[in-house]
Amino acid sequence: PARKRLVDYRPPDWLVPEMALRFELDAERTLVHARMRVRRNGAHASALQLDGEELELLSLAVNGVVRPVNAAPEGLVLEIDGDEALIETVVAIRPAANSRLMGLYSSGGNLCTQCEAEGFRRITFFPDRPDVLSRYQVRLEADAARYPVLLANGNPGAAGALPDGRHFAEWDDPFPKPSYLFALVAGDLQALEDAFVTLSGRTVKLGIWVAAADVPRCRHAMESLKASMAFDEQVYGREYDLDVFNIVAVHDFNFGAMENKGLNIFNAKYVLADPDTATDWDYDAIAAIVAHEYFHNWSGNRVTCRDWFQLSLKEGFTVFRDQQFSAHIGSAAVKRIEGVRQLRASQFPEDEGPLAHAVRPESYAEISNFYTATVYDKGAELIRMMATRLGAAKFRAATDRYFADNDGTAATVEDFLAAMQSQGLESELFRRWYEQPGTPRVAVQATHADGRLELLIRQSNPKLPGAAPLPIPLRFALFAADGRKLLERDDLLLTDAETRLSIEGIAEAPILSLNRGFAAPILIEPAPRRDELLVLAAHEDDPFARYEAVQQLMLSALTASAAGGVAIGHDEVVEAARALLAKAGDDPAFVAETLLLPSEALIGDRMPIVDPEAIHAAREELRCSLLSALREPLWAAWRGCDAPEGQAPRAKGLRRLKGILLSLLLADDGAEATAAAFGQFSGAANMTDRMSALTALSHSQGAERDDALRLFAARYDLLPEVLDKWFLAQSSSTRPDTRAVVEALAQHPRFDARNPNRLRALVLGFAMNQTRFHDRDGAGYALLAGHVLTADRINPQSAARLVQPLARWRRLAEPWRPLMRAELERIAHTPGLSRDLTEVVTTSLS
Ligand code: BAL
Ligand code: ZN
Repeated sequence: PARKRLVDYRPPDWLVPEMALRFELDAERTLVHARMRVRRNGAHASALQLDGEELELLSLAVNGVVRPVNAAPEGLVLEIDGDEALIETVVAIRPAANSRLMGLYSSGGNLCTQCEAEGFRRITFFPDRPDVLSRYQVRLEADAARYPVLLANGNPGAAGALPDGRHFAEWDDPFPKPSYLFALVAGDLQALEDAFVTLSGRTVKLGIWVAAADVPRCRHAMESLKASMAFDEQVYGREYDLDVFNIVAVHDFNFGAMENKGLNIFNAKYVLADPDTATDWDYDAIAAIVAHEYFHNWSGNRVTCRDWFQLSLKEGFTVFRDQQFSAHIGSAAVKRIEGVRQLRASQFPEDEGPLAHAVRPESYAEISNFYTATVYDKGAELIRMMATRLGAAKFRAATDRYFADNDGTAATVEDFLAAMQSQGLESELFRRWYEQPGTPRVAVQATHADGRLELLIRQSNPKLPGAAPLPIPLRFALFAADGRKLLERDDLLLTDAETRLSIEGIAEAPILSLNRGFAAPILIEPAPRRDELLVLAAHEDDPFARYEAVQQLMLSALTASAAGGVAIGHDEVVEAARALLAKAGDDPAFVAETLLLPSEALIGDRMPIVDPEAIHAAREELRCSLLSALREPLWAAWRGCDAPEGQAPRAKGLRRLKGILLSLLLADDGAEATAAAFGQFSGAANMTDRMSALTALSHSQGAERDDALRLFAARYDLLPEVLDKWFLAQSSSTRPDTRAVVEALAQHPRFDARNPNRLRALVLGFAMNQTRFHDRDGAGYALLAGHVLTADRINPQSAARLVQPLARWRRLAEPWRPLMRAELERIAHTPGLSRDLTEVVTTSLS
């Protein structure tokens, strides 16, 4: 397919200052009446081009003069006399038949929209690009019994009855916005209502709209929303700007949630929670995503993106803002560890593989494929580096400047960098981070003599040999062998390919602790020696660095045994784990994160060739070593993990630790641990304990596993977001029969390939299951490929995400590599693939 390129950007030929829409809503056939005032942008003679997709054009008039109806499949091209015109169109669309979940579609009997990135063109003809900002007035008409609630962007206006049992509601959004932020919802919904008084004293009416039975499960989302609104005022000086803020939860959704102006639409998974149905992880994710979407009101809506290449301008910045919020309401150290784990699990592999792209990509065929970990999570790391470099006060001044200078406009990364530069940031250097794909390596060579330490620091990027060096803030400390901290530096900015540093007054050869706090998204090579890591694990006072030392100890043991087949370094890991267990009561959340063994995927990422069987064996062996060396302390710690109910950080930390200890206790699938897990499952007073027990049992051969799964399914059969956990527990199991179980579950009456959450739980869950996905006969790959092809006919965005585990073929050992590649080729050679899937598959094969 043709690629769009950043260098080809041109401002729009025509602007649309005003847009009036009237919807005659109906699930089978909705009529959309649009009246738009258009204005020529600059001196040119170009026609007005309107995007459109799967629209049935019923009528068209320009300045009141009817024109013949002959739309091209991809849109309308209108020759216009003069510099202004009124364009009126009527189109018909089919929400119930819309399985792509882009544009207007039906979910659970309600109607809702998703327009980012290019869904608005599936609703009406329009220049569907983010730099065309319009003031919207919307009138919704629908059957009053079937759709009693009618919501759209902005503030509510008139509403009332119509003939034939229908009714209407009008909405007016005073803030000009791009079409991707348009939204409407029509449904049988009820709201949990509340209010927020802003810093200037305005009262905003808040509503979270769900099915009536779900209203009590919205309280956590509502508390999170109010906390987010207060946070954005206190930390960024950002006040909310409309009279109402509504959130709607829907069960069928391509994203986590969507920041439509004044009307956020959420995947129900990220709204609904109570202790019986949501884990602590769910509670945290809800708070983070509610905050994320709310924060977009400024970083995304008031200041939007000029074009989709700038996506990280709003996404990276907003992820950073939601990470700050999560750190503020929870434990900052634990949030940082979780954030880095997520970055390493999803972004680092992306940066190393065929789908690598810059945080600001240079080209794309299908923009939906660029809602990636690189744009979101690496993008957030870039903002974090800038914020750290400037310090809190200057960063706040710079963001104030950014919002003031760009309010009401569609901005670029350069606009953001200019605001940062106004406070002294080296913005020209930092811009390189937006342009270079690949994870930079930093190698440090230390020599010590006569009380002087010489450091030779080199940066490189294997994806881009010879690329301009990046500005890398390298926070480091030096430790003596007895654990004393000798020196700490937070201000070093590497700007060259090679940096030499000379430090006087260091009496002994020190241990280096590099990239403390994970201040830069880089890989440090080589890792310290195991004896050095033990010192750092015991004495580092930066919590991330202490966590990192234990992780490095584990990784060094795991990669050595996966490569050589012999257990190396287990003693050091046991020693570090013993020390952690002794302090479990002091900071259970930190101990939990630090005890968690690196995933099989992460171990593979640290090896030149990935042998999934050897990696699984190495990890199981280390789990067994830990269990046999620490059986009593593990049991004692597990028994000591009883936590009070509620979301207090310590209670959450205890539950997290309890789950991680339980999974270690089950390393040898012993009868005592299996019984304990079943006891935890059946006696659980909350979903976190219930789910950690079910997950631990899911790998087991014991009868308790079947009993637990049966009980869980019976209890939660009617709650789709909870039943997803049941599908995922089975698709992620390391049991040898998992592939057969996944095949059977694909025929289960509750499996529905049209529901992205369910598809993800069953099929992506299996594809991420490093133990069972990589069957030696390639049957796991074939299973995935089959689901990808089915999904592509339903929802190309889903298919393009689902296929990505197959992109990792190149680094696999024999016999897996050719088997995985063959499945990718089978997909590539299937006729009629979507643009979404074609782009991912061809890039993965190239
Ligand atoms: N803008 C798409 C969903 C999100 O990132 O908030
Ligand atoms: Zn976002």
